[in-house]
Amino acid sequence: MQSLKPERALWRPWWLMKYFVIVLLLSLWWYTLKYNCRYPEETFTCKTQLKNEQPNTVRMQRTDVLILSPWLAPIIWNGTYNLAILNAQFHHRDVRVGITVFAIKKYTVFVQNFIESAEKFFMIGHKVNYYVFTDRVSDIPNMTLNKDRNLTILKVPSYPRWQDVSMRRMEMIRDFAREKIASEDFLVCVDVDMKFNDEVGVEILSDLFGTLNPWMFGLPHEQYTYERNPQSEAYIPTDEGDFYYAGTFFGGSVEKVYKLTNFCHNAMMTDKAKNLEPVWHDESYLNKYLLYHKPTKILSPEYLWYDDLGIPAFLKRRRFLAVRKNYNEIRNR
Ligand code: 48C
Repeated sequence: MQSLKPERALWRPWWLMKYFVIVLLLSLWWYTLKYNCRYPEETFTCKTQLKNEQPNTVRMQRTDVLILSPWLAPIIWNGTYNLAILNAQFHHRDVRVGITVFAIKKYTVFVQNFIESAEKFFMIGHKVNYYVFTDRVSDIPNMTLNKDRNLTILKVPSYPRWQDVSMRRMEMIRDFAREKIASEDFLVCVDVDMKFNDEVGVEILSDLFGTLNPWMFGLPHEQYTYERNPQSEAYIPTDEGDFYYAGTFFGGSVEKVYKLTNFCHNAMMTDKAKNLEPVWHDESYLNKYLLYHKPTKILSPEYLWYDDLGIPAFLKRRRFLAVRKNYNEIRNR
């Protein structure tokens, strides 16, 4: 009996290998079909989308607070978004977030706690670059950060008056934004005498965002502390104004932050030439800008709170808290 030609024996290893590769390719093809997007241009993996609870068309997420502005910018409150979907979208975009903070003169004492709290709560799982602007570089402690997070210290000048220190941040952020236009996707600009107390994530990211000032929340418009001197570049007439935004927390795309800070700095310089200074300094210019350049997202007071205000029923999360301080102690030192 003619023996099987050895070269045709199916048990030969390379035949098995051939079958293994075919089975592997078929199963990969099946997995891709089942789990990955049918439409490659979709911005995130359907798998993530399918796992989360479905929205309910006849149930309002919040009935106690405004969650959408008249120009359809979302106002970000707990319970109005699904972070898993947003994280998938922003991970898909491989988003890079720069956060600027100023520690001039004695305010360097706040940096360590600020960064430590951000490492626990700010944009966890995403790429974050901290930019600390200071006149006292040696006072900034060395800190070990999590993966994909870096800290850069930038030496900047100080100013005698705390008002000028605060206002000149706009100029320094503008100049910085011009440099970073290609290396960050978003800039988040915050005060340093603060601490993150709960998650602050990609839900805040948008072309241009401001934060509702908690001290003005719910007050009638005429009580908003806008600049009311018509001579000032920050002037807002009594019958105008949407919301009262805080100078403590704003941001957006690098390009939009450049435009905002450039306006605020130029307006400040124009007023300075007329020996004018608005009632709330950089915050007054910020409110003027955001009145005529509507933000695409608005952060609720969850993102800026003072414990002196207590904890009202609408405040489900206190994500970013002011640190108690003795202003006389740390200003002009
Ligand atoms: O870094 C300083 N040093 C000062 O002497 C005065 C202000 N500032 C910066 O400007 C800090 O980043 C502050 O957070 C910010 C102004 N904001 C405040 O002083 C309170 N958060 C209102």
